[in-house]
Amino acid sequence: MGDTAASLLRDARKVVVFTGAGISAESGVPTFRDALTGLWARFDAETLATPRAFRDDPALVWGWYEWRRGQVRRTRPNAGHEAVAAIEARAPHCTLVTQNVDDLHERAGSAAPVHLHGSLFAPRCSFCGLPASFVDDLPADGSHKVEPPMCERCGSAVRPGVVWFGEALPEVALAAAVEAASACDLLLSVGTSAMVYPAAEIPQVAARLGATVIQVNPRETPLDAIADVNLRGPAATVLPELVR
Ligand code: BV8
Ligand code: ZN
Repeated sequence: MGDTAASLLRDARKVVVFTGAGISAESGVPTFRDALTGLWARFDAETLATPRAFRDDPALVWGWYEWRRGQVRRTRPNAGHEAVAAIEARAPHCTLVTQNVDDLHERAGSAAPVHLHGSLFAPRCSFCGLPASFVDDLPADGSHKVEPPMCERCGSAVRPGVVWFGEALPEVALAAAVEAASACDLLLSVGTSAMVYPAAEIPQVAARLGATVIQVNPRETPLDAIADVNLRGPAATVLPELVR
């Protein structure tokens, strides 16, 4: 299976790599939906990752995202992120589309990942949208409240630069992802449960238009049904074998 996938990848001209939290798991960044270690096993998405949650308790939400930013800062890219950068360097055309809000792809050498769900490192004003900077005082645990900074222009609360449930995805990023998925001949999905929409449409679009779909995930996902090759294993082990 791995050999088939490696040769399919080697022969592809237009590649999309589509990643989720699983690719960063081996760096020590928790996923969302894994049963014991996932963030949603310990924290409530409704009170932390919605526009309403931020309106109701900005300090709780800001503190939680600052804690996650601190966690990511202490980690490093793993062999999976590095293999993705190698795939990008080798393929004639490659677009990296990630649902992740960490910066581990960038730190592994991927020049311009399309961030469908925003970033932990791009806070902005919740009212006027002005990009903001951090006050560097990171909380040690995820339930520690921290008052968000005030916007320099309008005085409103600064918010995390991520896409919350119920919010539209950044238009430019979504359009770039759809366009790349529509035109690719191979899509490689890595470490995503493929349950969050509209992001989960991206591999579906590629499959519908005839692209080969390769999936890397230790567990079953809804993408099993459309994947031509399912590589059941951890990203940091499986991906390097595809670019050897
Ligand atoms: C919107 C960012 C409308 C912030 C996140 C259709 C049907 C049902 C519901 C909906 C639908 N369409 C829309 C919805 C509603 C909702 C949704 O999808 N709900 C689902 C969950 C039922 N979607 C939305 O609300 C979206 N917005 O629809 O807006 C709109 C339109 C116009 C105008 C106004 C409004 C917005 C969704 C964005 C949500 N943001 N978070 C933050 O990080 O806090 S979601 C969260 O899930 C993360 O961001 C993450 O990016 C995303 C996807 O998760 P995964 O990355 O897949 O992670 P997960 O833990 O689930 O899975 C990990 C996988 O890795 C597992 O499969 C595991 O086996 C694997 N793994 C583990 N270890 C490894 C591994 N793989 C490889 N190697 C390993 N070592
Ligand atoms: Zn402002």
